[in-house]
Amino acid sequence: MNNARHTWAAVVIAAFVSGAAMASAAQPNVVVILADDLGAHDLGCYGADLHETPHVDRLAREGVRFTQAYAPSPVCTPTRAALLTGKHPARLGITIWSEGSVRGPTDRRLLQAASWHDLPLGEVTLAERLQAAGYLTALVGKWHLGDAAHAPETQGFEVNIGGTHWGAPQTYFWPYRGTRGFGGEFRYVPHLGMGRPGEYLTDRLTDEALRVIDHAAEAKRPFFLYLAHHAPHTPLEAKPAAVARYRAKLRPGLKHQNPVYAAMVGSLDESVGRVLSRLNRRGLGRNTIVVFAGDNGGYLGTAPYEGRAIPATDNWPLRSGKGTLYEGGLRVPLLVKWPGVTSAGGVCDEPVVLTDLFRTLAVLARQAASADEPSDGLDLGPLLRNPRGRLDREALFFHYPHYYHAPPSTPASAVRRGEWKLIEWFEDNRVELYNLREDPSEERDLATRLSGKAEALRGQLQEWRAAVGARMPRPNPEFKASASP
Ligand SMILES: [Ca+2]
Repeated sequence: MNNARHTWAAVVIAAFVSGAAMASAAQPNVVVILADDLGAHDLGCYGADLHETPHVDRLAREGVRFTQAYAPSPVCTPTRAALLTGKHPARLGITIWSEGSVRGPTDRRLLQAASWHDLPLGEVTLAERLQAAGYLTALVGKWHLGDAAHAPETQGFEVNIGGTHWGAPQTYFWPYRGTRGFGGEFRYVPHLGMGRPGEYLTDRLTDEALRVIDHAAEAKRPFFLYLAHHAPHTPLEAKPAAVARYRAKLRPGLKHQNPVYAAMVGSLDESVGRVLSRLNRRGLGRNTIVVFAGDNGGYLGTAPYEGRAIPATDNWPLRSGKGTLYEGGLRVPLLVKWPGVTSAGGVCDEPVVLTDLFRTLAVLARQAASADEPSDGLDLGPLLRNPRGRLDREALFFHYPHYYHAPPSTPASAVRRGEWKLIEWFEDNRVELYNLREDPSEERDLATRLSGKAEALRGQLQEWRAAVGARMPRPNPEFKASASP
């Protein structure tokens, strides 16, 4: 009798568990938290010293941390377009941030390649796929993929809070508008309604994200929340108490030296903590995939602080930063927690790119792209299950046919294949070759010594450019060599 009852109970429990597993496996919620210009080593779990990020570090401990994640592009808009469509920026024809596509410099050796200002409406985004599957889809924060006719609402987002064609707010403090920087243009953050003096944008966007979660929970709808924070992009502005706390922590020898930037990263971390806590409080923690990533390498431009010009961050041991094809411009933090799939404390050293997230999340949400649909990304599912696994990918390609200001950089493409990385510079057709395993800081150019290897990689890079229809810069007929900066 005892035995029979035990068996019956086991069957009921098994049926219940299996039913729950099927329901949750069918439509997991998806939260993608994207930071803007966050450097590869700006988080505690990636070796930051001044910045404190306990909540993001906990996410890393609970999921998989990728140590060699790449942005599809060293700047904002192309990365966001690739993340949402699974297509390479060069294939999309979006290779520079929206504002930068309008007009490049006219006094340089090359005229920059043409690039779309807007993500074409014909492109299918992850939001459109998930919306078609019944998800509540919400963008909270930065869009930067086009004008009003190309707003988030045209690309599958049911809710848009804050998304515009602008790449950064004029200020992080309420009412989040003005003409202070960015060419004197009047910018604002739409759909926020009332605020209060001293209110901080990263906190406010988090409030809005929590409302999305609450709404979806009450409506019992699966949801896709794309929380695209502006932080820690310029303007460098943070809450005074947090700045004071990091200022007191400053000492010589720390890798990071900017207390304002540190405080911005701290607010970003609090946001992650609040989102994770709300998911758990709503009972959604076990059925929600959480992704945290940066959109391009850390920004090395300087901002005045107490009379000194100090850089926002430092990507060391990676070379250079945002706007360049060195590792510091391309490498980003990437954390994924997928309950039931990722194991706690997973660390994955396989090179991956944020373009992979489209296919990964579409597959997870049972919205896989059809086999014949072009996609430049892979499904990271196998790596999430086994972080020591390998992907079946020959190489990663990068194309930035534009100039950048801080640090100064010129139009280029790059390929990473295994431990090798080649950069091809378009002004003079020069190449640089690095062995990233032996020389992760890209200090020893081997292009002359290993010219055969370099030419083979250049050939592969050129073939790839032709295959995706990458647009190239043109010689500038007005260029005067003596006027060159
Ligand atoms: Ca960015």
